This record gives sequence, C-alpha cells and structure tokens, in this order.
Amino acid sequence: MPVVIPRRRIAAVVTGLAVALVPPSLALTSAAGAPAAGALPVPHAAAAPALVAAPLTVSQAVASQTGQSATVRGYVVGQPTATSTVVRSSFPNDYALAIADSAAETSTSRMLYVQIPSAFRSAWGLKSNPSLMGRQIDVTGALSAYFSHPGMTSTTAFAFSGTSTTTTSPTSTTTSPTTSPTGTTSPYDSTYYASAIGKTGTALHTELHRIISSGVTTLTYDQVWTALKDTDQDPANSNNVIEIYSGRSIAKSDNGGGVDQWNREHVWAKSHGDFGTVNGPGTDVHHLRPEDVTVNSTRGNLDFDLGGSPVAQCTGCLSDGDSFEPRNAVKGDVARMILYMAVRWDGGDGFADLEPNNLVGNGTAPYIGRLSVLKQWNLQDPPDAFEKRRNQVIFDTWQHNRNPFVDHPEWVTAIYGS
Ligand SMILES: [Ca+2]
Ligand SMILES: [Ca+2]
Repeated sequence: MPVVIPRRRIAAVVTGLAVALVPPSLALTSAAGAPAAGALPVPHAAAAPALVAAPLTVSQAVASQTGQSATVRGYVVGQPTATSTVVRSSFPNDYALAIADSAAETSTSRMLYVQIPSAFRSAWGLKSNPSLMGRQIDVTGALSAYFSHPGMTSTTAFAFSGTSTTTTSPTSTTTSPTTSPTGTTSPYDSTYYASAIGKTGTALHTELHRIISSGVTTLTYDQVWTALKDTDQDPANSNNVIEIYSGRSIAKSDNGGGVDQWNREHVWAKSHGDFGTVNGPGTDVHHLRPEDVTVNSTRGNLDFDLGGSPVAQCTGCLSDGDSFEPRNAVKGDVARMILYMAVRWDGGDGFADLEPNNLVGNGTAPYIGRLSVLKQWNLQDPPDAFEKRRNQVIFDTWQHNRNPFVDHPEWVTAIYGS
C-alpha cells in the first residue's frame, strides 16, 4: 500500500480574498526540488478561480516547495550566490534576489531565493538596482528550489507591495506562448529567447550565441564534479548518477580515475579545438557527462557516426577506427550537446570557433562530425524528462545559461538545415 499523507486545507475569506495555506508538514520535497508524492495538487473542487489568492509569507513559501505557482510577499535582503551565501552589497549581476519576512533577516534558512528571468533583470536585479534592498515586494512564480535552496523559479511578475497591479515583462503580457518556426514552444520564449523567436539560419545562430553567452557562470574543472552529481542524478536513486553512454547508475561518490569508476566525459572531445580543462569550453557542463572510465577511454576523441563493433560495458554502443555511436536513448542528447557547443563557442574569446562538419577523423581541428548523422539523431531521439531537467538545473543552479536545442529541437534544422 502507498503511504497516504493526510492533507488539510485551511481556507479563509478575508475581505473578499481567499487565502489557501498548505501546512508546512505537507511541504515534502526532494533534494532536487521535485514535488514529493504526498504534495498533491489542490483539487479542482477547492479551487476558486474567480478569487485572487493573498500573497504567501516567505516562511510559508519556504515550507511549501511544491512546484505550484504562487505570489509571495517579502523584503529584499540580498542576492544569493550559493546555497548558503547571500551577499548584501557589491552585487555580481542581476540574476537573483533573496526575500525574507523581515528586512533585517540575515539567516539564509529564512530566505526565499527568487530567480530573475532576463526580461526583469534591468528593473529588478540588484546590480542595476541596489536601492531595492529593504523594499517589500510581491513576486509570482513556481515554488521550487533555486541554488539548491527553497526558492522561486520561472518568475513571471515582480511588483512593489501595495501597488494594485503586478508588473509584467513587456514581452510576456500575453499568456499564449510564442510559436517558433515549426511550432514547438518553451516557457522561455517570451523572456530568455524573446529576441531569437522568428529568426533562422545565421541570424538565429548569432542571436542564440549572444543569449547563451550572456551572464554565464563559468565553472572550474573541479566544480564540474559537484555539478554533475546534481545535473545527472539518477531519478530513481539520489545517491547515484547515470553514465551517459553506458546508461549505468553508479554512486556519486564512486568518481575518479580507477577502473569502473566514473569520470568527466567531454562529449565535444577536448582535442577537437584543444581547449583542455581550463575554465571555458572544457568546463562547460552542458557537454560534460558522467561516464565509466573505460568507456570514456574507448570513445576517446572519436567523431560521432553510425557503425562499428560493440563497445565493452556499453550496451548498444558501437565504435570503429574513426567514430563512436552511442546507445539509441542518448543519440539526440549527444547531437544537442554538440550543436550547443557550436553555438556557444564562436571564437573571439581566446578559444576556437567550434563547429560541426560532415566528416569523421577530425582529430585536433575544432570540428566534430558527422553533422548529417547528428541531425538525424536529434530527430529520432527528442528531449526527454532527464535531459530537460538537466538543462533546467544548469540554468537555475550552475551556469545560468540554457541549451536552446533542448528547448527547441527544431532550431537544429533552422540553423543547420534538414
Ligand atoms: Ca534521449
Ligand atoms: Ca561556433
């Protein structure tokens, strides 16, 4: 029998407002912020769509990390820069702020970390607006972890408390999603991707490069270990990660260089552009994945293509003298990582301009093939929940940039043709 957690719902009507509180005892969330089994959605029968819910306090929001959308009221107390670090001056950027029930709060355990999407940063980011410190504001978004801390993500509205209407982004005033060239939509189309929507070809490449290269937090190669334990966590076992090519679930703690341990696979092989592991392409976690040490060695710096002989300890993988073919379940993931790298790294920053081509045996040239096969893999293996979560965790917690091809697989065709 499944464990049934009793739920209560306290509804009070106060001057025409319905106030719905979820008891903190129900706010069971996993470390990754996913709703726990007991945190069921509010049943439709209890919903009162005609009434406006009063804002939650920060303590209520911290205790109700259910993933559901809510408006929270609190005082701006600083900018979170890590799970237990909130800075109160010399703000590094405009990406996040912390709110609390008291303007004098200094304990991060009583703060909610609020993600600031790109469209709101100029008005609500602390680097641009340090005078926001101490102001009471209302924020609306999903109650879910940010910086691995109780938070709000995909924030859709910011307003000073007491104003009659909330502020919305100029590009998100409608609720209907923006349609991309072939119809796929993403929750970020009206914010993060707003300036790219409608573009194709080189113009789309250029604009996506600008977007995904802005405000990026560059990790060190050592930090990549910690990031991968988060981004590639086994959904069925939070102590483990999933190795990309082999598909094996392995203890997070079993990382290193020994036989049957996992290490940091560069899907865009380091030698293809000679970027090594200094901070940059070699530490860009969008293309770094856990892999078995031996399988990683077999893949080496091979280009990607179909065919070859079975690879030991890697069911469904093939390789020959000049190429490697991953298992079917991650073929699209590989394609979208390679093409992300091609758009993210365009030269002019001390690193090579990485691009796909239609060859194998590229060696140390800053190219990886085979493009025609990668495009096919993108179509045959669309993004699944694991790949989408990974993109979100990298955006929310680690690098603060997205892989556009995970959000919009059809942009592969829009840029690289069919
Ligand atoms: Ca896949
Ligand atoms: Ca490039």
